[in-house]
Amino acid sequence: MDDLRHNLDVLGFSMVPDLLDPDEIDSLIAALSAVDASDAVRKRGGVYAIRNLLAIVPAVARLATSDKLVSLVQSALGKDAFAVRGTLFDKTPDANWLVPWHQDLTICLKQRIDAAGFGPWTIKACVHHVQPPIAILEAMLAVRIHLDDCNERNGALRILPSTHHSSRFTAEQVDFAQRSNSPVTCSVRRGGAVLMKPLVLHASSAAVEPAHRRVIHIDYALPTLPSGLEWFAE
Ligand SMILES: O=C(O)CCC(=O)C(=O)O
Repeated sequence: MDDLRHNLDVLGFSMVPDLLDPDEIDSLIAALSAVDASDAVRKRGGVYAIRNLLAIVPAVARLATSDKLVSLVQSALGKDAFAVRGTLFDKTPDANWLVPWHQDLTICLKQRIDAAGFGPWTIKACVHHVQPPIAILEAMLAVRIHLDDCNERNGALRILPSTHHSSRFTAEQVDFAQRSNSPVTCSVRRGGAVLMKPLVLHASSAAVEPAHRRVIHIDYALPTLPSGLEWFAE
């Protein structure tokens, strides 16, 4: 746990091999395969992302509150941390996507209440999304559970270590950070996890050998929000 906390504090991420066993991964894959096509499912040829996982896949809600995940998260964020969003990201031959270097700056809330430091607001899939004050993002953690072996050949996440110490990056700062840091490719075997601070710069390339690259991405946060705002907790 000390290594985990150290990696998260210093580097902004940490890899945890063999967090789930093969049976647990098989059950999660079966539960995800049973999801009906709905607004939560984004398709381009095949399903490549499912939003609202905590609400629509009970097996993922159970995973998010399991001792294995909660003990990891609490060691980093403290006892009050809880899951606020669950998303599946997949890459397939039909949906071989990429995302450029970015920070995760947006949270999902139950309602829009104009409060100092919150904005801009948007609505996606009927849910209020907003950029909160930086202190809220600093107190968050993503746990990314890998359902397939993942490496540079099938579009693994890449991270620029220690970039989470800065606040929001401008486009010029992202460009500079990218040229002056060496990225780490998060190669993780099926059942392993990457824990990541949302402010660390990360990117994801298209797969060179497209195959399933399923990742359950669960965001955790602390409950306290100002001005009556409430987490959507999808
Ligand atoms: O799963 C990936 O490769 C990218 C996910 C991502 O960009 C994000 O979580 O912000």
